[in-house]
Amino acid sequence: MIHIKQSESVSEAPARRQKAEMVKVSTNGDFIPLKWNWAETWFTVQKLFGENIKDIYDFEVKQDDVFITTFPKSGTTWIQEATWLLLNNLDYDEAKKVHLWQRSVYMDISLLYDTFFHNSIDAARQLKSPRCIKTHLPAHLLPRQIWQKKVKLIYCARNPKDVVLSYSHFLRSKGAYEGSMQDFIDDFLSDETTYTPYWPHVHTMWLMRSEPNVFFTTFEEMKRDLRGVAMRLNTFLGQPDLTEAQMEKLLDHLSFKNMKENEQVNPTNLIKRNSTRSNTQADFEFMRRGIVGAYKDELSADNQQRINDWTERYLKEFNITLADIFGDL
Ligand code: PPS
Repeated sequence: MIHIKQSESVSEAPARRQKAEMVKVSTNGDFIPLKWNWAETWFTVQKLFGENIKDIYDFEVKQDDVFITTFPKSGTTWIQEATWLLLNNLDYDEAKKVHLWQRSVYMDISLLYDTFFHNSIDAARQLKSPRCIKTHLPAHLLPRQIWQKKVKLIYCARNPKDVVLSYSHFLRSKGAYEGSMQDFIDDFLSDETTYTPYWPHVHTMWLMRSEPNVFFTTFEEMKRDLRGVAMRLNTFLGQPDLTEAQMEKLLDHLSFKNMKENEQVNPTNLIKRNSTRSNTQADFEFMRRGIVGAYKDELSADNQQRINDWTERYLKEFNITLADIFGDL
């Protein structure tokens, strides 16, 4: 049975800073293999999203679909480009002609901004198969048929201090959040920014990392060993082994420098061009530093400590550490 729950709005100040009414939503998480208190695992989204979540939850999934889900700013674009290429026989001609946003649609985006120019759920529906669909939704808000039909689901996580930093820069310089970095950190840690809470999002998918239809990786693992992740991903997608030359070309294509320079992958200019309503700043950069540990020189010691304490409070209940998920940071 579909059961979508909506609770009270989030506090006024964070909603104002996000320039939208925000609500908390959950579902019963039917068909998810992990036993969890899904119904009480509330996620913060725009009211518009809450009103239309059924369209995503009921999305008709095809057996050969590949879904990519992440908490925002966790390396989505990076794993998305890798996945699309592997799934499409390394079709660089197409990848150079068509923007990743069209090749692999972000299905929830039109539920976040009522000004968005097209219906992204329809666009995802119309992709040519095998469809490679991006979302930022946690396990129990995903199209439920992913779990029923056990279609391929790729998850990429990133350590929370770099996520907070990257997310704050992104939304603030894009003009989608009106507040200081400190406001953003406060709102993030109190689960009042879009797609929070962070930890249940990451942790539940980490717990399901051995499910046959789930591929779990981290931004940190991709930085440490992109070749290893690409090989594992290729096997997961059921594609023929890559030759050494194919692998070398792929790794080069996926390097930070090349992806940053690639207009069909890096949406910086696209976002700036479409920014008449959203006040995007002139120095807006979608791909900023692309490193592990930017927080070390950009977040104050006090904020680092707060995020560490918040992380520890969550993880110790489950007897796991940050290193279990991300390795040494
Ligand atoms: S989004 O908007 O949520 O889909 O953003 P997402 O793609 O998840 O995250 C953006 C961050 O990923 C970095 N990135 C990369 N890092 C290293 N190598 C490559 N190839 C790469 N591609 C994207 C991007 O720079 C953003 O991180 P920050 O730390 O902000 O630079």
